[in-house]
Amino acid sequence: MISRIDLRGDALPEGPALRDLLPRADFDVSAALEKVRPICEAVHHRGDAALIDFAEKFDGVRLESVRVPAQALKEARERLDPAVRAALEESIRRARLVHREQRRTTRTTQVVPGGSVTEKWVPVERVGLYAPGGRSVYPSSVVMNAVPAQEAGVESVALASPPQAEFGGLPHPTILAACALLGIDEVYAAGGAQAVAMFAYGTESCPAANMVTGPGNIWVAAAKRYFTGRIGIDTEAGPTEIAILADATADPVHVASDLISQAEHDPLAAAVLVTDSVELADAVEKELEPQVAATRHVEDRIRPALSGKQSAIVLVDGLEEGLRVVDAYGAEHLEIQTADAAAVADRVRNAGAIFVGPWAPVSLGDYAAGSNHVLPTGGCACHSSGLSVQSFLRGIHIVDYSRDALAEVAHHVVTLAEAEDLPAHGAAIKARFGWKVPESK
Ligand code: HSO
Ligand code: ZN
Repeated sequence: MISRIDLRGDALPEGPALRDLLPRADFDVSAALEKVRPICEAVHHRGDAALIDFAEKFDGVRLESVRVPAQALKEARERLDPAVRAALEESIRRARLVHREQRRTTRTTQVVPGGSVTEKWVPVERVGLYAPGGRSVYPSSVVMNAVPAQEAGVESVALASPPQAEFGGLPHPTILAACALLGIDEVYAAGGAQAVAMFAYGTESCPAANMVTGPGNIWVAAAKRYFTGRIGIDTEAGPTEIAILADATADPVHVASDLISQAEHDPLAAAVLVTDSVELADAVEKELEPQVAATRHVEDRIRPALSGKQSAIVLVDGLEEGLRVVDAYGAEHLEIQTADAAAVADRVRNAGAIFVGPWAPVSLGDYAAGSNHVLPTGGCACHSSGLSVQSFLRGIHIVDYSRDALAEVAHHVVTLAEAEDLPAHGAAIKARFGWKVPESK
């Protein structure tokens, strides 16, 4: 069901060459870009009318309005299964604990007497969150997007999710209930690229936002790329990934169940086991069959995900090689199931999130560890981080210099301006001192 890549024996290649040996899904957002362009332009020119037409075309339902009435949110919260409500509330509580600690404080650096730079952290004014419908109705993702935005102090948080014909054109009720529990009262029934365009341009019913975050399919990712530069986005979310670095001490039952847990998301989801133990590899492979057979979503997602070219068991010579492989891969989620797991985790450079030892499976992080589950995929963990309070803040430098403080450094500024052939830059200094460069002290 899962292929093997044997990297034992020869020395591992360096950098990108090592990365090329590792499995990864094709997720070509650029091809989708051309397809979303007319959708985005239609929303630009026709606003709500375009959103209503697209809902009819893609979601099979004619909407009266895109904005979800407050009453629908209230009802969804009241009808929510009490156990799901309690679980969501605990998930929100833990996420708030962790994200609250991420707030940044204003710092002033006294560079010289009379000259200071203050870094002030200011939240983005308005954020649009996206929550998918269809096969991925995840209230947990509403929590993971909303909590950092709210803890960052974003004043205006709105959410869009596709209209569902079976719910009379409203987004899925558990998405609405999650919004109500989080205190989000501005919700729109809009999906796909058109929802991103709604936030980017604004329409009659939805004011434009400065930023759009949240997972989605390839059309949502393409629309985010289309608007990059105009609005802020989180990292482009591709199919989910789990990598597990394990040695002979790992329990094959846990390893197999964790690989399957993320394969459950998508036929393109990636499950990668990196190990120096052939015995563990064999035991995990044996364990996969009965566990897969005992679950749901087998033929449509799990089997294609595990047998796809994006998944594999990678055999390495030892822990050092294993660490090099997981660093080259840069997994969205990385589990460490080895002896002394915390020390090994400490040595990892590239991962969206790291799960240490036998009692921290990715599923815990997906729902209730307090950590965020919106994480970089497709190797983007090598340069980007998951969603956090920081994602919704901008650090603004406030430069405050007195006459004396400017005079002290003026000759350096004028020299550098001349060196860059930008004399007007230097003149802006000299103009303040009778068109002369003040004497250096
Ligand atoms: N593992 C997914 C998030 C998720 N899991 C939502 C369950 N629900 C990507 O991190
Ligand atoms: Zn998950």
